[in-house]
Amino acid sequence: MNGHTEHTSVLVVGLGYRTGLAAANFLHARGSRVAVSDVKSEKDLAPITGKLARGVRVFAGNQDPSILDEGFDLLVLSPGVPQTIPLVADARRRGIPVIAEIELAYRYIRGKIIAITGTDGKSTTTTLTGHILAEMGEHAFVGGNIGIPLISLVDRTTDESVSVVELSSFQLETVEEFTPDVAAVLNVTPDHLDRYDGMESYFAAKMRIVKNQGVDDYLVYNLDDARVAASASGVNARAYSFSLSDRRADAYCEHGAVYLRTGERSERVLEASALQIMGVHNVQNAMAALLMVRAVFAKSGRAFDAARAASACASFKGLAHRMERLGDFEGRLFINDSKATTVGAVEMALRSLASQGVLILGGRTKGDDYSRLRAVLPGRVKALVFIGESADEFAEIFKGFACEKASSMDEAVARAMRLSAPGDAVLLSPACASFDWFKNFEERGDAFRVSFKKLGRGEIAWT
Ligand code: UMA
Repeated sequence: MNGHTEHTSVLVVGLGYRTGLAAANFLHARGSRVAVSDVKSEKDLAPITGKLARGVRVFAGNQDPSILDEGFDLLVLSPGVPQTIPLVADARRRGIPVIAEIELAYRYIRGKIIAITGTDGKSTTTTLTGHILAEMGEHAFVGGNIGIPLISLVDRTTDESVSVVELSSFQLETVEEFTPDVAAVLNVTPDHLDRYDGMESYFAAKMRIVKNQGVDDYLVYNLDDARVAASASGVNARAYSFSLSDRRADAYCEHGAVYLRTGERSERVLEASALQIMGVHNVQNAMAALLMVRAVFAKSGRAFDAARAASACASFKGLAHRMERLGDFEGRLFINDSKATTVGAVEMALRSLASQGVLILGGRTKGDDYSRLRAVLPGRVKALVFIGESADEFAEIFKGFACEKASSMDEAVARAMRLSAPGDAVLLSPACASFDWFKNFEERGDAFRVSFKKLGRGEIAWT
């Protein structure tokens, strides 16, 4: 354990689906007295509490600060719990340390850590980086915001392993000593403005990823993102930049090829067309991944084989729910981009479309400026189909465009069929969270896949 004493009595705040559960069981296995607090009722938590180790206490249904009278010497927060809730504020007043699950994991993890943040592309880049490392014979783990809590991987890490961790701003808020060997900031566009009081505080949370890095660590950053590039100039770590156009970057793209620079020398390593993941944003993600792998090899003092890394990059097939091609029906290409929960992600999706099409949009809004999309629609989107609770709000925002509302995914797909023609795309790229109709973005994407299959079986009338 990285210089910390074991805590005897810990309160895990926020059980969640995975994080609180994994943190509580981890601490219990190490002999701590563990309790969990969650605002959800005992009944709602039952499917998860059933997986808790025997002896872990559960405070369900309210989060009154009086829970702290039980006497805890550490609070561990799940990412979905804001630091501003009275329980957390009261713990701080009482002098009880409050840390993120990521920070807890950091105290026990072994081997190298690559940590990736940004608004869009985190999960793809995290998985791609893990894929390249694995193809190069490294002992690599992938976890974090991608859906596998870091704490659940800790026991499997070794001094030789590399953990590739996707980090959200939520997870970074309470980071204290967490120091990745390699950090990456992919891009920062407005998101989660329902949790932050503005873009500056959201950006500041993201940039906590570099706060403890020293001169032997690495930062990989997007030179094309002005805000990110400006912050990168002030960091302690060695910085590697990537750019779609600027030849001064450490990885750049020119005439459809990716180059890696070492000092004055540039090496053409990959044709962008060789990538199986669609869109120019995925060229950026590939450049970031290659630089991260190069950095982690440099940190271990080992030679980096660029050609091998590039060929591993080209063999990556992408993730479900991220510009995932479901297939063709009556000449329309169905694309599932359910993971696109921000305006920035939808902009990128639309820019990467090879043909025009119908966009299925909507869900639970997150304070984004959705009208920004109006500028990207012409020439790319023939019509919009709204799903979810934002339908009326979006009908106002997108006045003047061809728009229809749907009250189910089946209906959205049928409307998209009627509004499109052979050769078009039908793209689910919602720009919103999924929690109004679905448990999460995966369930939303799966619903779209099911509707697509029903079309093929003639179970949805659309003509
Ligand atoms: N809760 C309280 N009090 C509060 C607020 C919430 O008790 O004031 C409870 C909720 O009832 C809930 C729990 O706290 O039971 C929150 O759980 P959680 O969502 O933090 O935990 P998980 O379900 O394990 O999911 C989290 C991440 N969720 C969030 O960041 C909101 C998952 O990211 C992540 O995959 C998982 O940990 C594994 O690390 C999801 C996400 O939407 C995908 N992330 C955002 C994004 O990508 O934009 C940041």
